[in-house]
Amino acid sequence: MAQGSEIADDFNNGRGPRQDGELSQRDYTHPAAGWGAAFSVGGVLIKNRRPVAGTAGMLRMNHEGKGFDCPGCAWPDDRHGLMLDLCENGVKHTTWEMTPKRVDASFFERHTVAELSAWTDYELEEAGRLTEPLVYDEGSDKYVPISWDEAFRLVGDALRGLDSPHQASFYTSGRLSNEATFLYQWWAREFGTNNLPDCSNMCHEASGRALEAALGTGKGLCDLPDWEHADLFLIIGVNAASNAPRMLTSLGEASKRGAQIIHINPMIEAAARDTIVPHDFLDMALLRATKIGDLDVQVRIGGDMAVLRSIAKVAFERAEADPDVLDRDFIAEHTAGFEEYRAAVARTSWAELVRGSGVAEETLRELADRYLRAERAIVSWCLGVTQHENSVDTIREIVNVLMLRGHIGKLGSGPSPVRGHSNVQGNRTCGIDNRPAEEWLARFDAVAGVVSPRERGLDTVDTLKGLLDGTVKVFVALGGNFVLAVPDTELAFRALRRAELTVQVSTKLNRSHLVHGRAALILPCFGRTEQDLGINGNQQVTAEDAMSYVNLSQGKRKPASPHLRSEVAILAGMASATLPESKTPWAWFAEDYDRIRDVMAEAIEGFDGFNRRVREPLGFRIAQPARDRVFRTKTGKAEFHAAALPDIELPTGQLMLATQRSHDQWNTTIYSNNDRYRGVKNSRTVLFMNAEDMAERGFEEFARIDIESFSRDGRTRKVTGYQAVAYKIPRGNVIGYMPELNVLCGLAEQSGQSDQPLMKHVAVRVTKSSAPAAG
Ligand SMILES: Nc1nc2c(c(=O)[nH]1)N[C@H]1C(S)=C(S)[C@@H](COP(=O)(O)OP(=O)(O)OC[C@H]3O[C@@H](n4cnc5c(=O)[nH]c(N)nc54)[C@H](O)[C@@H]3O)O[C@H]1N2
Ligand SMILES: Nc1nc2c(c(=O)[nH]1)N[C@H]1C(S)=C(S)[C@@H](COP(=O)(O)OP(=O)(O)OC[C@H]3O[C@@H](n4cnc5c(=O)[nH]c(N)nc54)[C@H](O)[C@@H]3O)O[C@H]1N2
Ligand SMILES: [Mo]
Repeated sequence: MAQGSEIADDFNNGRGPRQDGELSQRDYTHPAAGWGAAFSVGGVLIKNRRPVAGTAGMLRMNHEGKGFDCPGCAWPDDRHGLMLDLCENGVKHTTWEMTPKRVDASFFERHTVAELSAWTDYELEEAGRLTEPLVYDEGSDKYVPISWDEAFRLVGDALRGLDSPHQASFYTSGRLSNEATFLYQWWAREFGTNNLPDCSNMCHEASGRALEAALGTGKGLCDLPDWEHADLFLIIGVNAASNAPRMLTSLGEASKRGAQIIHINPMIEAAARDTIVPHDFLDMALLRATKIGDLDVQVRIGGDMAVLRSIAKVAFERAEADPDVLDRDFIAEHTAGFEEYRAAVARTSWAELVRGSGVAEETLRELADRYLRAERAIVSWCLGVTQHENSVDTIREIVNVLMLRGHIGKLGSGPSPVRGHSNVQGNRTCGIDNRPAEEWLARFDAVAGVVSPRERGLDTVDTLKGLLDGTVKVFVALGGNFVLAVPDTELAFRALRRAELTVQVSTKLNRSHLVHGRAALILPCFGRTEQDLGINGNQQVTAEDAMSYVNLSQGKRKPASPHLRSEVAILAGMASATLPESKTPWAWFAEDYDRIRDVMAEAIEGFDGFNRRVREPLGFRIAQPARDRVFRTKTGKAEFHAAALPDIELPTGQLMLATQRSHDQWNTTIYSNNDRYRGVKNSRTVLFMNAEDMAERGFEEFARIDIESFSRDGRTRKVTGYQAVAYKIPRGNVIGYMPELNVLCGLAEQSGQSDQPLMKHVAVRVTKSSAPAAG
């Protein structure tokens, strides 16, 4: 391979389409969603040549067990059975899967891996759907067809040839159905390892750990009726208009009935202004926008705990004169650690709160005042909160503040994290966990008749380290685009290339197929919109959304190729080949998923009567004991947590970088180089900066810059030829796009609290560039 120039592209350029215009940026002044989104949906459907079939496809999405679950975000479906609750980005993800283009054997005959490596990530996915199983042939540097049986045998032989099952790692991205998830973890555990890393390790691990410790459940407590009853929402570190657009529907409705919506974010995102919900036909026709933001708290990156604590500070100040500011009954009856927490808040001075948050005391007091006046409040958060060193403390501070007002286990109140992938929550429920709880394993073992390993398995970062030092030799990925999603892109490339075998179960070609092990398989599967015929007809799978609703999903479309298999069938094939002595009826499970669900009903808490309950019109909701004020913590109480504020100061001259998504991407899948609500066109190699930070460095608008990061490992990492864009964000903070900037995230930058990579907490230096423009 011609390493030199390709390495430069791999680690410096944007990952969208090749650039065909100059960067521009203009503030977006229209309401979020609305006609901008509707036109964009039309554009996507036409571009994918699916205007008619596409529309019919959409109408079958998310509907009461008669359609497929949107492969987009994890926001719940409308519980009233509304006929059209879909969003622009859901439409993009779905049509992405429904492309008529195909990447078949003749495609791979024409292109070597070295050649494809020079393609952009956009071009790889644009090439179309994968159609048959492929194996890497070193001699020709090409992927060539292989039969399913041979592919399974190759996986089985490689795994059985290992010295220990811990030399294999089994990754999953959060789209896998509950049924496939359950078989996946069964295979890994029967084989003998808990090496089950997942995208959650980079996403909401901190939320799970904080909620578990505080409330005895790893999940949020709210459901949609709560969202319909809250009179105040704190929306923290979420770009809802792009990443959870259906949340705008709830916020719009909340605002119309007079609820307050407060956004805490270093950027004032589109959802902080106003919205027209595309399915609200009357508002669309009248261009009638609904205000969905009442107060913006422009916190500095990493400063959320200080913002939250200022609420507690004001609450305790006021409680001296008016004890009813606190819900004293709730605190006395249901919580532990209150006095320690009160003392910790007393020790935190206003000077610390202002400095730590980067927000004026007056604004913090205004926020607290509004919060303390609300009878019912929901706190909702996403990655802006979870991807920092002290995220577990920050999320526990969210719970602390909720508990002061008794907002736990009460209608219209509670913690409500916004999850990422459409079934990432279900993956955890159904056993994808590198640190499984003993109760989970014990119950699973008893039902499955296996003996699961008890030692902790590898997470995402551990897996990379294991690949690098040679202790992990086989890497299996059920979905996702591991090599681009993880931190430290250059090391990640090296890690994957050291593997003996990489196995990718995917729908489309991506970078993770080209950065492969010595032996490599691509196993193509059905997408969510496609038919999956079992012995009793078209099969259904289930998924759990961010509010713990479990729904059926059934694809209707003809599969992209007759050679595709379902994820369940592929897993069953690999598992049988790995475990020839196994008593588990792998193939029998794949014939009819009801059989898997019958076992899950026994093995997983809350799943009793699974087959029956999930067929009820709107599925079912997994009960949360904490919702009924039953706390499965060590003390049996909801736990206050008295941590100190984190120290987020950087040495002079350094800036704090958060890496995040544009409007037009799904994680590593980039649809265009535009970011509509931030007004950016034609480039992803940009860095949003405060104008004064730019002036101090002598940068004009769009100046060429280099960005260098600092790591605990002592190494610096750099991208060159980026462009600075002046944007209203706090001083000392800069913001750029993932996955491009994963190049700057060191592997050593991992939270001691959650083990998450610090993707919103990267110390950088930005200087004028003399390098050529990044592509
Ligand atoms: N269209 C689309 N939808 C998606 C995805 C996608 O890529 N595209 N990805 C899915 C996945 S897997 C996930 S996890 C979610 C991610 O959804 P988000 O969490 O919205 O994702 P990010 O783009 O990383 O945006 C983080 C937000 O946090 C803010 N932020 C950054 N640092 C801080 C901070 O220190 N404090 C606070 N308060 N805010 C901060 C940013 O300004 C931004 O608004 O979206 C899911 N939905
Ligand atoms: N710097 C930085 N890095 C980040 C983040 C960040 O904020 N900043 N966010 C992190 C987060 S929150 C997450 S969740 C991860 C995401 O990490 P991943 O989940 O690994 O990445 P995705 O880009 O969502 O995966 C896209 C791929 O999934 C495959 N796919 C799509 N549909 C299907 C299907 O139905 N079946 C199968 N088998 N495959 C399918 C396609 O081949 C597609 O290329 O990235 C993390 N990385
Ligand atoms: Mo995520």
